[in-house]
Amino acid sequence: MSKANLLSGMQPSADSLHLGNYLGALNNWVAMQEEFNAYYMIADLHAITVPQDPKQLLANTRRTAAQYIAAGIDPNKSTLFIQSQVPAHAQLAWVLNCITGFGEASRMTQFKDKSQKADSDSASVGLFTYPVLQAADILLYQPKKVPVGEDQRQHLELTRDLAMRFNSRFGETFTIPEAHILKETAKIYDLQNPTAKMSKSNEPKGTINIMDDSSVTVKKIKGSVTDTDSEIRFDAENKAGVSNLLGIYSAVSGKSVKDLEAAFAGKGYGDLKTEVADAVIAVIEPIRQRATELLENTDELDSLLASGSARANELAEATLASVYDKIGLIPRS
Ligand code: ATP
Ligand code: LTN
Repeated sequence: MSKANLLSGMQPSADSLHLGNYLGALNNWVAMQEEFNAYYMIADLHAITVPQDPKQLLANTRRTAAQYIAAGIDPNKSTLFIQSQVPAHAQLAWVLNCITGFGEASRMTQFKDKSQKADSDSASVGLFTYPVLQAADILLYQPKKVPVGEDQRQHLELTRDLAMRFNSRFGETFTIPEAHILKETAKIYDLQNPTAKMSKSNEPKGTINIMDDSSVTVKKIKGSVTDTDSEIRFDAENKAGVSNLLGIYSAVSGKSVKDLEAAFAGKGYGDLKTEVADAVIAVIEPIRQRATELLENTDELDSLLASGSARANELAEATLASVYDKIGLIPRS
């Protein structure tokens, strides 16, 4: 039996992915590429919905791709590609824009959050239709599953609504995708503000970056916020910092939080931080090294990405052709 399709992506919006991106998303993508015919993309067209420095965007796109591969996305097993190299994304997004209600798009909470951060004049129309482009990304590849974090649930609902609307107006065209929401336990919090999620847009001190030097990572973990008592136990409400360190340790080592609590009985926060730092570095340092090697030869990396994009293009083109045909556009040949 042939494998079901799967698609996911991240924006190249920073020069490094962080530990939350790795444990909450990328690590699962690596596992899922065995069971699914997986498409993993770098959402550069989504990145430009907010202002980007062109040189930085170019560098960040390559750096993101290198980190995907270094973390274990295998370009021979999965189709790894760049969104802007597959024209059908922008083309299908236009068609979907034309069946999306203005009110429907206005209800997207990520747009509301992001546009409030920018002042209202600088929030772009692209940012407004961001979820529609995301729907196009997904629907082109007829995926059964889309592995994303909890924050993407509403975008997946919109994608399903648009797919069902298109199918009922124009005839069966799209597979209705399911969100595969990654477990809450994989949520990693900021080291300085442990009730907020670790994020590219937070202060660097609270974020463990894959591409950071080991010494920087040690410093950040040693300086993480804890509390005034000294007991090492998981209690997210009253001991957010310590609980986050235990959660991180558990995720990178595969040991249960309960076993870790037992192992640290009678020990201090200094011991916990030292061990967490060692365990984190053991996981991210090989990824950083491999990504750095890949980035030394950008020609090779670019050609690998171009061949992934060419492969993605085949399925995307076929879906787009069927869409154009169904809505009554004249075929090109
Ligand atoms: P930004 O801060 O710029 O919004 P981000 O760091 O939150 O970016 P995204 O690019 O939005 O990251 O997310 C990429 C993927 O990583 C998503 O699937 C998301 O759910 C996951 N992810 C992001 N932050 C965390 C986190 N702290 N813990 C677990 N998973 C996370
Ligand atoms: N919006 C997503 C990134 C993204 C995506 C997608 C995820 C763009 N297109 C298609 C899954 C499927 C984010 O910010 N994490």
